[in-house]
Amino acid sequence: MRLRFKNYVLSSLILATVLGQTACKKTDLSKENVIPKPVSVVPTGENFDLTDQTDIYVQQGSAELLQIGQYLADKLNPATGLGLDVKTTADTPASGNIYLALSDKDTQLGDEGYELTITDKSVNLIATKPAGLFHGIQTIRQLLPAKVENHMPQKGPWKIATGTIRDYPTYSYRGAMLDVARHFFSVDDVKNLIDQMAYYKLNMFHLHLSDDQGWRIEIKSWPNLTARGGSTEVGGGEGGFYTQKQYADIVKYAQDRYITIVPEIDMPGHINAALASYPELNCDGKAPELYTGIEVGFSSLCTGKEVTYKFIDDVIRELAALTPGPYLHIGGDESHATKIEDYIPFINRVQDMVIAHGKKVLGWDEIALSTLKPNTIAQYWAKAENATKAVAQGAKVLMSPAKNAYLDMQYDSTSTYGLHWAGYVEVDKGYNWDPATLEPEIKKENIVGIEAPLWSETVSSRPEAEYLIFPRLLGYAEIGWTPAELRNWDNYKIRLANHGERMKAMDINFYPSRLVPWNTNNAK
Ligand code: NGO
Repeated sequence: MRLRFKNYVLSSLILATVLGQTACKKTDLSKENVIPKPVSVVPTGENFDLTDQTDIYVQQGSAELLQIGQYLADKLNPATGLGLDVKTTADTPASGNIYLALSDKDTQLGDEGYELTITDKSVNLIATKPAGLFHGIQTIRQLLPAKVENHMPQKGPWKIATGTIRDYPTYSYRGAMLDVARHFFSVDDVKNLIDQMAYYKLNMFHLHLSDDQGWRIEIKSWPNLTARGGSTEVGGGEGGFYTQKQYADIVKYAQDRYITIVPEIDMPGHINAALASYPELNCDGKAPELYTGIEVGFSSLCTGKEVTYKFIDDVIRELAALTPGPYLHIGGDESHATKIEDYIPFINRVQDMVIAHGKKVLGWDEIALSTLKPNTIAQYWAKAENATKAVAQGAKVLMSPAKNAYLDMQYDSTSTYGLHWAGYVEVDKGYNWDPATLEPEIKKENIVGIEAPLWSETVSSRPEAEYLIFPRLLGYAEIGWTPAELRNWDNYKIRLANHGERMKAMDINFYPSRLVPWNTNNAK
């Protein structure tokens, strides 16, 4: 009897100690797996508990803030099952809640920064602009357990480590590009990628809308562009295109996620789909066949014909009217079928046309061979010498060096998809570089930011595209956001490993690189 009693006392003691330890287990906010890594994190060692009593409050009087609160609720409710409601308030809400508010006091945060203060009683997010709040709620999502990203209910508890995060981006342009011309991707695929980009605080999405193999945007004044030019793709598939209504829907969807669409019409080369649609655009007046191969550099607009400029002006006018963002991308790459003495005046004239329609020009680095207009940005992809010419003209550069940042480069020689003309880009190689030191002549002050392009010659479906995009896109997001001195591969790969569970929960078909210590067992 005495022995039994002693055992009972002993086991109760052990149980109490274990429970006690769990309850006051110290947390460390600075060790959480946030990507991109925040600028400053001060941990306070406790937990905030998200419960069925928790709601999301937003400062009253702004439909935009309500929408951001709702985005967070929609992301957290399926897995947590907590039924978080979104409410407005004039004052700080009672304890136990999440609160989103704007404040113009903290100018250091800029247009996209935020400050997140988590105590055991509340989660307070402030920013100077709604974009900052939107980025801040992505951090809140990432501070919760990875299984929060599941679409189906999961078991809690839902704890967030306490402390303060102050965070803002290094570069103002942080983007990805999708080539919908080589293979067409549906509106749903595009929206899906936009949500994935938003999770990593990317803010620019470049759509490569035309190329030799396909024309993918409805232009009402030139209907054959899509009727004929949109009717196929690499490999001879059925292709496709976005109606203006669908494009506007994509633009709005992106805008609601604080992402700006940058549409590209590639010219004067990469233009066979248009040449095949309208004979008059050809110097000899004869339309070539549609093209379904993957060669580059064989087609050119007829730079000497006036109808060419009428065509371009119509396209730019319609596209500019549909695009609230500041940039139109005019391509300009690999114009091997255009003589340089024709290329230079062509690019000069097209820049003026874009400006006349109220937009700024973006173009691949070759456009620096022409005279760049004020505000024109050159996108460095291949020749540092071209980017250097842009800098010498006082223009800004967007960094997309193929050897580091092309999402279509294979990871290694065993990769199923992708090309390797610029080399292999394993996950560490994609992460381990700094835009501001890559090329000696391109300095930080010359750079607007970074963009990772996915060219689609070798991928034709969402899972195939995701295999090349993920996990490398996370690294590019971090390069664009996090100060270079806070970036480090050994630290990043641990955070990335945790995001394996998140990507799995979000059904992302990522490449499970051997260089990353993945921990994806309990995500689903
Ligand atoms: C090049 C080329 C594209 C290809 C891509 C493949 C640029 C700017 N032009 O990049 O047409 O699809 O490589 O990696």
